Amino acid sequence: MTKTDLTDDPQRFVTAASAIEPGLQVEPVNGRDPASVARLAAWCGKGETVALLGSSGVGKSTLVNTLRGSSSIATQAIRPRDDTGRHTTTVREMHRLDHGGWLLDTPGMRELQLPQATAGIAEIFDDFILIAEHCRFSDCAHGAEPDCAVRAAINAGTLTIDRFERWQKLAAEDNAAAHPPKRRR
Ligand SMILES: Nc1nc2c(ncn2[C@@H]2O[C@H](COP(=O)(O)OP(=O)(O)OP(=O)(O)O)[C@@H](O)[C@H]2O)c(=O)[nH]1
Ligand SMILES: [Mg+2]
Ligand SMILES: [Zn+2]
Repeated sequence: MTKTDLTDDPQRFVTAASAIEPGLQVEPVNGRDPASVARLAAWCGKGETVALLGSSGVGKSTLVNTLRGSSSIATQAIRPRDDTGRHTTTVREMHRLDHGGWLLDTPGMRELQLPQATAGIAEIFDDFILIAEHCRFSDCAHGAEPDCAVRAAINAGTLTIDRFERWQKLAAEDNAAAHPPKRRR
């Protein structure tokens, strides 16, 4: 998580980001400060390649520059009017770190598409899937069906509505990717 220098309370954002996924590790950094980003070096040692992903302007190229002690990659201030980036990086490029790892700087994401992510979604949402196995109907949509274990878990507070909605969104996208609309002749 970059730009922690822009808030008096970075912990608030770390807590919010950590809540997205159990076990998620969040490293708060000021991307322009070498002492701050030094803690990221351990994530990219010899033989490892790390790809930086995120919306335009979040500070991917800045991280690469600071980790390499260089300013060779162009970076650009975000638009003050709406805080969005300017799509400064336009190519994917690999950069070597002195201690051996490689960083892959990428253009800011405009869209993410899921190709065949069923297994990955099942793995990430294993807690949700364990709960859903207890619904009365195996094809339960977790809406108004009787004996829905998912709604029961949400009511009991053991599953958050946010997490359920994230699963719903990803499952719908995955389903759409598996059944692309037929082209008209
Ligand atoms: N204050 C502060 N500014 C930062 C930090 N990281 C990046 N910036 C600034 O944010 C702006 C955007 O940074 P970039 O590194 O160009 O962002 P990017 O993610 O590579 O953007 P694209 O190449 O457009 O995808 C620049 O003005 C950076 O100097 C940070 O941790 N703190
Ligand atoms: Mg960039
Ligand atoms: Zn259900």
